[in-house]
This record gives sequence, structure tokens and C-alpha cells, in this order.
Amino acid sequence: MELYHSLHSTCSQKVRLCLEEKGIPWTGHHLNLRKFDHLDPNFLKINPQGLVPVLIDQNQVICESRIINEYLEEQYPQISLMPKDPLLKAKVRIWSQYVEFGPSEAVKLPSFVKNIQPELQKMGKEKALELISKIPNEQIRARWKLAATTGISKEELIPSHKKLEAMVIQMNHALINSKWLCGDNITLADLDIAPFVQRLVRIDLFHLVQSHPLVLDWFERIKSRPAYKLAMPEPGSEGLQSN
Ligand SMILES: N[C@@H](CCC(=O)N[C@@H](CS)C(=O)NCC(=O)O)C(=O)O
Repeated sequence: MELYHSLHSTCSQKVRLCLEEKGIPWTGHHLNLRKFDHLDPNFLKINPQGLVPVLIDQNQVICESRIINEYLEEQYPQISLMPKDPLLKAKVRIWSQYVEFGPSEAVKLPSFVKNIQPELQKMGKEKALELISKIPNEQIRARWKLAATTGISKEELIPSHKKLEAMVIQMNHALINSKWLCGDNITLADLDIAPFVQRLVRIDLFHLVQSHPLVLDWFERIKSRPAYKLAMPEPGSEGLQSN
């Protein structure tokens, strides 16, 4: 089992959490996105989209964090992260899909402001734009270009902030009736969303969690799990060059 991943990539964190909760041994290939490791031709041969995470299992390449976690659940069900009840299963899938299209997109611009923009400015516009032109996906390329040129304005962050606030409210609502998002046991829904709650610390939005006690309690519980400690980076390490 091999994983191409990046320490601070939320999508990579989702998969690392799943691997660690399931106790699956894995070998990592770390990519530094700020140094554009994901545009290395050898990596692009593995994932032409130039995105992490990528799982290699039984010599097969699997991309997309949500799909990887579903695959791991089906292939390695001994420690299960899916409820047996079909209705709860459907709820897990709805959360996982929501994470992929909601929070996962919403954290991008605020994270770029904190992590990527300062690095691009240090690199110099010309060199940055040359590297950015190699990004395969048009929408992602545009985001990098914005960060390297005019920069991301406070106004542009407002829709992201609203979506992330909605995430916390929705979680708080779900947690009124159960210990975890989909019942009394931890599931893929909790693992898929956890990196985005953690990311709120880095992008200065953690007050949203602090004003929702059920989410705060959930976050403390998930953070205290051994898998979380193995899968997630040291708190406060996000800004470091070597990542
Ligand atoms: N839908 C994909 C998204 C993957 C993704 O966006 N990965 C980010 C890191 S979290 C990445 O590789 N970014 C590279 C870039 O922005 O060029 C998934 O869930 O795996």
C-alpha cells in the first residue's frame, strides 16, 4: 500500500485518517505542493490531474480521496468505518459527498492566502507563473494564478467563510442526536470532515467551532484518537518551509 500525499493537504489527511483508523500499514511518498512536486512528470504519469492523494494498492492507481476511503472500507472491512444500517450508510455517503463539493472547495482560497500566496511572492512572479502554466486543471490553474498575481482579496474570501460557517452549523445539528455524525460509532463521515474542521484553526475561523459546543466536543474526541495523532501534522506546523 503506497500513498502519494502531502502533509498539510486536507484531502491527503482524510485518507491518512482512514488508513490509521483501520490500522493498515502504508508507505508514503511525500509531495511538497508549495514546491510544485505535484507537477513532476513522474507524478503526472501516475495522476495526470496533478492532485494528491493517490493510493496504489495491488499495483492499481486510485485517485480521489472520497473514492479511496470507500475503496479502503470495502477492501479492508475488518475495522469497519461504515454503519450496517442502510439508512445510516446513506447518511455517511451524503456527508462524504458534501465534504468533497462543499468544505473541500471552501477551504481552498483561505488556505491559499495563508500557505501558498506568501510562498509564491517569495518565488517571484515570473518563475511562479511559468510553473503554474503547467497545472493541468484550468480551474485550479486560475486559483494559483490569482494568488501569484493580484492576490486573493478579503471580499473574495467571504463566500468561503459563509460555506464553512454552514458546515459547522450542519455538524452541530447532526450531533444533537448522536455521538458521531452518523450514529454512535465513528464513521467515514467523521474522518472525511475532520481535516476541514482542523483547517479552521489555520485560517483563523476556529471561533466558529468554539461557538458550537457539540462540534467542539466532537473535535476534542476525534483529536484524542491515536489515529488522529498519527495522521495529522503537529499543530502549528502549517507555515513551515519544509512542509
Ligand atoms: N477531489 C480531489 C481533490 C484533490 C485536491 O484538490 N488535492 C489538492 C490538495 S488538498 C492538490 O493536490 N492540490 C494541488 C494544486 O492545487 O495544484 C480529492 O478529493 O482527492
